[in-house]
Amino acid sequence: MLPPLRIRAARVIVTSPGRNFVTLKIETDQGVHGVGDATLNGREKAVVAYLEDHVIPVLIGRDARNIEDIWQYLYRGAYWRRGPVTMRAIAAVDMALWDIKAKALGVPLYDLLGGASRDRVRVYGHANGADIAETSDEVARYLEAGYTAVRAQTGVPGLAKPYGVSKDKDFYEPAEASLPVETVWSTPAYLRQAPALFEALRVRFGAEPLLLHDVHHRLTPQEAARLGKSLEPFDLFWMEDPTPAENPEAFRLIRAHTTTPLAVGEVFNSIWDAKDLIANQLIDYLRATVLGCGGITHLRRIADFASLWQVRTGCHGATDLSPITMACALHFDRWVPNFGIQEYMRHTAETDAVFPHAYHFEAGALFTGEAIGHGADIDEALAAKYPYEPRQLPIARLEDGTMWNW
Ligand code: CS2
Ligand code: MG
Repeated sequence: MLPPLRIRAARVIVTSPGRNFVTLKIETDQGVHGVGDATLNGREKAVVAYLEDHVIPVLIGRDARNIEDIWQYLYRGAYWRRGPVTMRAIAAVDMALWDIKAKALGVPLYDLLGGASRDRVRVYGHANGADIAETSDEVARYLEAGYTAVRAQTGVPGLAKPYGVSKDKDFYEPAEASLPVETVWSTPAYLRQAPALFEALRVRFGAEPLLLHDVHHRLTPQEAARLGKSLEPFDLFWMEDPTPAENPEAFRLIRAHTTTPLAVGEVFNSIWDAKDLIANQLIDYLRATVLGCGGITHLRRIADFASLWQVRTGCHGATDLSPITMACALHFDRWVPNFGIQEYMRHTAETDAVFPHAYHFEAGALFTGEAIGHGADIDEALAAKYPYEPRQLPIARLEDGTMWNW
């Protein structure tokens, strides 16, 4: 039997090696420690306060072996359930506790979850460019680097800052300034450009590469249905977030008009956001993450539920999820029977140095490595060299000034 692992101390570490990350470190009286990610892009300090004021005080003295009970305590015990702040705080605790337990048992996390269903995790990379030609060259670069799945986003004529296009081609980070940058959006211009992009990509690269696209919540259900239909000849792996995710009913109309696979859920916090979309078979891939959805304990329940309707996973993996989330996601992906794909936006060298990790990229896939626990940690001395920098996500307005969905 594993001896009790009393939580002796817990603390929050905020660091900004190129972008902000919030990390929770939990220490036990047996000397084993674990780390979890609590980053909420543009709202980092809200989660710091939640953890420091309301979570850490109730963790001290608890037995870290009881991951389930601690999850239930933090979820049910909050009374004010769900939401991005609460669920990220719970996720950070949960990641750290799975890390501790796997380390105490001397096994890599995927082993504790039920063992490996696959030896590698297929990932998709992010190609983007100012226009179709540049985006196409970027896709070529990803395919040459070994990727077999690529998300493609392109500039739209007349729009200065469309979603998903960045100056730095390797490290996309939309949270650029301390106050939200204002961007302009035009749905008609976008709807002319997106099918032309995928037509050009299929002509150049043929049928084989998996191609993905993120609409980033910008369309109405009718517009999304039209886009899905016009993309059908180009055989997308998925069309992501076609409409704002808070209204599952919108997906009925989209679904009724197109066979383009649909992915949604990077902003979801719990099974309650996803359950109607899944049970009514309105989506194909679920973008929920260990970070957004209260950790591994809750995400694996969602995945099991989704498997009943053949909905597969496609975990969010943007740069605002730290390497600790990526490590947990990869162990989850290695186990989960209904795995679809994993998003992978590379972190900068500074971020990778602050968060040493056991996973690595090779031939279009990420490998968990065989380190015990989830295999990621934080170098606190290095982290201290990068103080917090206030940054917020941009906002979007229509050309006449009307607020829109970024
Ligand atoms: C995006 C994210 O990766 C994705 O699919 O939608 O980059 C999203 O914009 C960021 O995570 C926001 O912080
Ligand atoms: Mg997205």
